[in-house]
Amino acid sequence: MNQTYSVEAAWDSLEQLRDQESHLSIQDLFRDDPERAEAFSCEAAGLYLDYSKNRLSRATLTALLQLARGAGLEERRDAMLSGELINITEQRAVLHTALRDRSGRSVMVGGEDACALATAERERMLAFVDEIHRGQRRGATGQPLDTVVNIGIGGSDLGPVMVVEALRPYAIAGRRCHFVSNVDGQHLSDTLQDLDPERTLFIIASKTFTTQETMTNAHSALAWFRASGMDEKAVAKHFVALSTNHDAVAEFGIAADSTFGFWDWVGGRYSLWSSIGLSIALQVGAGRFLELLDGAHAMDEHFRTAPLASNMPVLLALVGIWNRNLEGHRCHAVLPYDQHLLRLPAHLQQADMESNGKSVDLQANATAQATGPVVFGEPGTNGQHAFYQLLHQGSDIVPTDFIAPAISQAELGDHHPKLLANFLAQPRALMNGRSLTEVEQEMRAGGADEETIALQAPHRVFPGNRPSNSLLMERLTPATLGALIALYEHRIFCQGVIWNINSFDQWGVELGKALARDILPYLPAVGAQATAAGADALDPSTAHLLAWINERRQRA
Ligand code: G6Q
Repeated sequence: MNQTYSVEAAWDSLEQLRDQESHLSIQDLFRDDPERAEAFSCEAAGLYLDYSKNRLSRATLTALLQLARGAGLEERRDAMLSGELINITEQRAVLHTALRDRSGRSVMVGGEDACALATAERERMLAFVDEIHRGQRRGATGQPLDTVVNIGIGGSDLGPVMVVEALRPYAIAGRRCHFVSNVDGQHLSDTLQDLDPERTLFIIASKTFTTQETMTNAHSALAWFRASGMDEKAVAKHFVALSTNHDAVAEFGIAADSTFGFWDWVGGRYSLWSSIGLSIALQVGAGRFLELLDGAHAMDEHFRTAPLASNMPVLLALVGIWNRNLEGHRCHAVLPYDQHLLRLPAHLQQADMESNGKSVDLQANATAQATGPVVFGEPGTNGQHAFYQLLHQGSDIVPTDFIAPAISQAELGDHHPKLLANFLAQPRALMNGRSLTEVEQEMRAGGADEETIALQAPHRVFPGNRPSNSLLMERLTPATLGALIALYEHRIFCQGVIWNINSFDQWGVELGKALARDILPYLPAVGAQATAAGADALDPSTAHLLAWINERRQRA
């Protein structure tokens, strides 16, 4: 905590400001402050953020910055970046930033230099990638390994799949990359259906190498591969592992020289920058992978050095705090206007909700404030034809992030101007709304009679005054994508600091991993007899559901 600024005083003054300024709409704020659009925007690492369409004044922003200082944000940021064990429940450092720091700086953790470790492992991995691309490393029958199946889940899936999709135009010609995450056997079967085992490289991506879904899929993939007539020597050429658990990898049968490691100071949802990014590097090449890292590093440097008042992740975090804690909004929508950012909302949903979905603070007390919002999203314009109805007229206000490149990766006719027109029109409509008088006038001008107007006009009113951020980049490139992801990672960190929570553990996810294990013994294969013994020790509803399922599975 910073002694000069008091957190309590900052929260108090924010509450006072909220009450004093409750009559001001976003439009009023623009009217009172001609410089607002410029003042409430900033640029960093190839990204441009406009946060002016939020219902907060300059005085509020000053109070939010005091809150950040009071919460010790600068000190906590420096502690994270210098490798202190800030993940206190797991006694781990949090150093995904070291994975993308190619500046030659050292960050010591447990007596070792995290940047040097990361560099050495990355060089090993990228040499492997180059060998495959050059055809020096091939499948067991001499075929090129041009098809990748990444088997992983959560942090070992969502980041890579999102980046591979986003960098589709940068993919090396002829390469194919598939992701299998769900333990639902259909995911693996559907994926393997059209694959040629002789050209396929399986990447088993699991930090712990014990995750049920991933290990089940890995064993089934291995069985499929062997069933195609491949022997043990072939397995060694077609299976690689990405993990911190080298013993479990060896036990699975993957040799050390086919294993790329990382460290416990890399959280799963922050791991795409590590060996977990192998699928990305194979798809776009080592050079593009490094550009992704460098883009993220540029944002890290901005976060590390820029004053709080012009620090993009800090500002984005503070606007979020205002909307969540002072305005009481429970949700947050991420709306990329770029089809290739299709999986960005899912990645950020995990990063944010797993990091800040907490209700116990660092001192083991209940949190004083509401924490992470529900995060969801879809690319625009698709979302506009679906859930935006609620954004415009629903009874809950959902703060939104609109994200777009000025120039498309694939300029086609007037598609992109149309997409951008929507990207600009939506936040404008959310802010401005449409009053009853405006609707009535419009309807009258359109020739509607007074009875119809009385009945229909209220349905066509848009309350407006709904907050949003707009995030732009010139183009979606590996570098701007890296910066964008790092921006959100740091936003999440800053909010965690202000809520005084540990953003880097995930006991809720660990719980899920254990729970299913307890029930599995009661679920036999199709056609087999269920052992009901002990199932009644489960809660009555679960026991009842099990009985229904097992009756059908036995009969099948
Ligand atoms: C991420 C979470 C979680 C994790 C998966 C997969 O931060 O910890 O999503 O990534 O549960 O875990 P493994 O990589 O260990 O298989």
